[in-house]
Amino acid sequence: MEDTLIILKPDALQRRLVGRILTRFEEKGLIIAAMKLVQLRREVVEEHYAVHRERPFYPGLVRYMTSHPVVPLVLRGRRAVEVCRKLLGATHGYEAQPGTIRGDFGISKSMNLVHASDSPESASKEIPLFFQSYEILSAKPADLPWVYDPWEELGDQDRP
Ligand code: 3AN
Repeated sequence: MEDTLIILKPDALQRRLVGRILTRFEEKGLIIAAMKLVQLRREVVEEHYAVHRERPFYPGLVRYMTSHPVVPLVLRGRRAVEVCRKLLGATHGYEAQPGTIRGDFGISKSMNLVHASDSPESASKEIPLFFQSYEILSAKPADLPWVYDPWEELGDQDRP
């Protein structure tokens, strides 16, 4: 199991797409391990997007991400980082494939609805920016043995 950081961005909230986007992740079998609604402080956004500090779109990106509340989430699952990036689709809405979240709900270059960590290393740096460890689920969901093969994937010795 792997954790990844997802952020439903201001346009997702303003366009009332939170429920529909969450449904995509839930239907896939990902576990919501943490979730909140928060107005981000400028310092948090600047740290989160520090790799883009020199890019021309950086000031606009910080303005956009601090303009309205967002919904950060921790999603958990087998290869969750890679799975979520695939569910999101390409960075720009007009390039993202139909069937992906960005491909179905957006057409913008910069307002692309959702952030997802791009590697397990990024996820482990990003998650603590948004959540304290006590805010992250440790319980196992009841449907786990129906989402994953109990014997092959969950190491349940008692099953045939
Ligand atoms: P992704 O979100 O797919 O990982 P990144 O990390 O390259 O994409 O970009 C971070 C964010 O910066 C994007 N989600 C988008 O909001 C914004 N962004 C990226 N490239 C551009 C661009 N060329 N012009 C304007 N905004 C951009």
